[in-house]
Amino acid sequence: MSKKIIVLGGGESGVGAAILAQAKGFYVFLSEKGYLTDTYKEQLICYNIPFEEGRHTEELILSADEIIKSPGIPNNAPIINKAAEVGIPVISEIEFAGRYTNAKLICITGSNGKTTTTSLIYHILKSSGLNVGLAGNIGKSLAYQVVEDKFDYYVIELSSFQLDNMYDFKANIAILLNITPDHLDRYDHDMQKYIDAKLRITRNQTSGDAFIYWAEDPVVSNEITKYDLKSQIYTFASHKIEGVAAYVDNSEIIINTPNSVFVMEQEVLALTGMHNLYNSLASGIAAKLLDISDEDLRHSLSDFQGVEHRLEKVARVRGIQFINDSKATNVNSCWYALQSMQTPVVLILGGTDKGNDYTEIENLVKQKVHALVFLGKDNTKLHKFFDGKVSNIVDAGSMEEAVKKSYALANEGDTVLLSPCCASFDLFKNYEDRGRQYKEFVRKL
Ligand code: UMA
Ligand code: ADP
Repeated sequence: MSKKIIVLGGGESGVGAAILAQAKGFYVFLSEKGYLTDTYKEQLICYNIPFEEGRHTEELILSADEIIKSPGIPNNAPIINKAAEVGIPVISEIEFAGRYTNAKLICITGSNGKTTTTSLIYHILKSSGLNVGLAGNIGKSLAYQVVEDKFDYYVIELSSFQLDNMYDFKANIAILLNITPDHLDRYDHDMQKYIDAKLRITRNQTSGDAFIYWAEDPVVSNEITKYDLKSQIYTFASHKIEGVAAYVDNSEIIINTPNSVFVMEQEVLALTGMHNLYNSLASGIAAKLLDISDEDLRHSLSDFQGVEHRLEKVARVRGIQFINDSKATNVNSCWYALQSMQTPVVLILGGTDKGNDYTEIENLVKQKVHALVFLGKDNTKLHKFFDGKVSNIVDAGSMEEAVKKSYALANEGDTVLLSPCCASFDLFKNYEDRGRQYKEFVRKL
């Protein structure tokens, strides 16, 4: 009898995993606690995959040989605890997909910069003619793409939730951009548990693989001393430090890899801001390890278009610049946004708190921000922290109100920055919805 696989969650990751399991000849059943969207339901029907929605039927799920868990389902969900009690292995969709591809896997994680760096590496590899796919915590699931498995390379964005249930998966090139507090609600508010999840990106790597990380990140630097890493290690930093592979020296970026020294003027990098320098250096190391030519790399690092909702310039209205950084869903990403601001700022922040500590941005707020607009259902925590620290503080219960109030508070020459530090689910469908609404109301001013 064929192995019985139960997939939990019927979103992008679950449906992709179910289709792959079916294609590999397993008995597969998908269980969705909420309700499936029409698109995913149609896909399941089309592939003849049995499913349930509106519940997780325990006895059915606990009859599985293996469970594939969607990343949005916490590891302490009752059904996952029960599976653990009876000893059923629970894996992530990425772990499952990794079993069925021989492509080279370039995997990117970090608290911030994953999507930007993943998209940039994909752009570099694709522009230089490699047969490459983009997957993971972005776009189409890896499992779905592995059904056809037509690529020689996959550039894969990995969230901590996807890393959590990965055991035998191996990245040929692993990139760890940084670690700052995020998603702590999923890790019992224990930072070490979140750090451990991120470091899983190095699992199973051997001497033929590469591990790239940011040398100046205090958390990562400390953490790797606890690991016996077998991979080739390459680091990047803002300036020349002994042993660092990629850095800036005299306004030039330098990338040292075996048999190659790549040099490029920093000012022609397409992405601006300190954080994006790191993203470009990490991408450059990966590209050189994959033998991308200097000419192709230079070209792609300088013509990359950036990604929507990440420090995206929306419009200038009567001398006020509006910037959409809706993807800043934690405090550290807002710190980088503020750090790159060259004018006085009106900052829109707020939403669903993930255990935030605003101390990290306090100084930058005091230096650069003259008005705060709190955009959330419950702004109590923000008031508690910021009241008395900034002269103008107002509340907004919708994006329209937030944009209008910011505009009224801004002076000519200011920047209105949406960089919320929080998830968006209290007032919006997701961060994209939040960013698009922002752009829509700015354009109506
Ligand atoms: N569900 C259950 N049982 C539960 C809880 C939830 O069945 O106990 C169901 C939900 O009702 C939902 C399904 O599980 O229908 C959703 O699963 P999911 O939240 O894991 O969403 P997917 O659509 O499968 O998308 C996931 C990632 N989502 C999350 O990690 C929350 C997507 O990342 C990713 O692109 C996709 O897999 C493909 O790999 C999105 C994301 O927000 C972009 N990621 C977080 C982030 O970037 O901060 C980590
Ligand atoms: P992720 O996929 O990890 O959430 P994104 O590339 O989507 O990362 O960027 C999320 C937010 O973090 C944006 O506000 C962006 O401007 C900021 N950011 C991008 N790269 C970095 C980095 N290396 N360090 C800190 N913040 C960053």
